[in-house]
Amino acid sequence: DYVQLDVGAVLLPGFALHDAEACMLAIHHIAQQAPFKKMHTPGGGQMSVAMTCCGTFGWVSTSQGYSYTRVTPFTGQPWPDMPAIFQVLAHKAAQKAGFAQFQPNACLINSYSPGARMGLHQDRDEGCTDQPVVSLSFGLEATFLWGGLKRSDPTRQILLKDGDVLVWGGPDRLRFHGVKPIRSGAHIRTGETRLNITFRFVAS
Ligand code: MD3
Ligand code: FE
Repeated sequence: DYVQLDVGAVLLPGFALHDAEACMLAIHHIAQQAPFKKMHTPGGGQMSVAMTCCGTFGWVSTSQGYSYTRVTPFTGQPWPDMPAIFQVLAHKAAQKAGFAQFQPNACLINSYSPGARMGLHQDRDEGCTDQPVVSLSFGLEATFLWGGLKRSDPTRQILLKDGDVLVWGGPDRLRFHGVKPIRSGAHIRTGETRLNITFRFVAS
């Protein structure tokens, strides 16, 4: 199944469902080494989404700003390795969407409880926008907001379900996007949680 949302944006419904259990185990293992944290924003607030990372680079937000780092800000250790199951899934999804050479070196894992949200933003800390972003959603559903290249552009709403995969690249790579507050519920695998895993290539 394959839904072309725009020139460079593809939704693969349920593409990661077969690997859901393995991904949950992998996340558990990563979180033991680099626990989920609700990071602070440069504006002084706290994010409602808890995050951790794996791979060569992880994304961090502090009062100083956003950046990709090779070590976790909390332990000073390198981020946990990116598990093979993640590399294979990201590569297969990108390939299906027409991006043949995707070898992500950064993986951000977002954990949402009911009410958690992500405001409209662009992903532009990677230093390179010629590679796509691949995202996997697990657990509770989310209404994803998909905007334009200006913050004020109108947004489309896309329902993301357990196992859905999104691939965004080319002319859609810098679109504003966000996530509406997660509705409460319980999922058999994740409980009262939505997990989102995004893969990127960070230039170094
Ligand atoms: C469109 N995460 O981590 S994933 C993020 O559901 C982020 O947790 C959301 O936005 C989440 O930065 C959305 C889908 C996604 C990810 C990256 C994109 C869509 C994108 C980059 C450019 C355009
Ligand atoms: Fe984003």
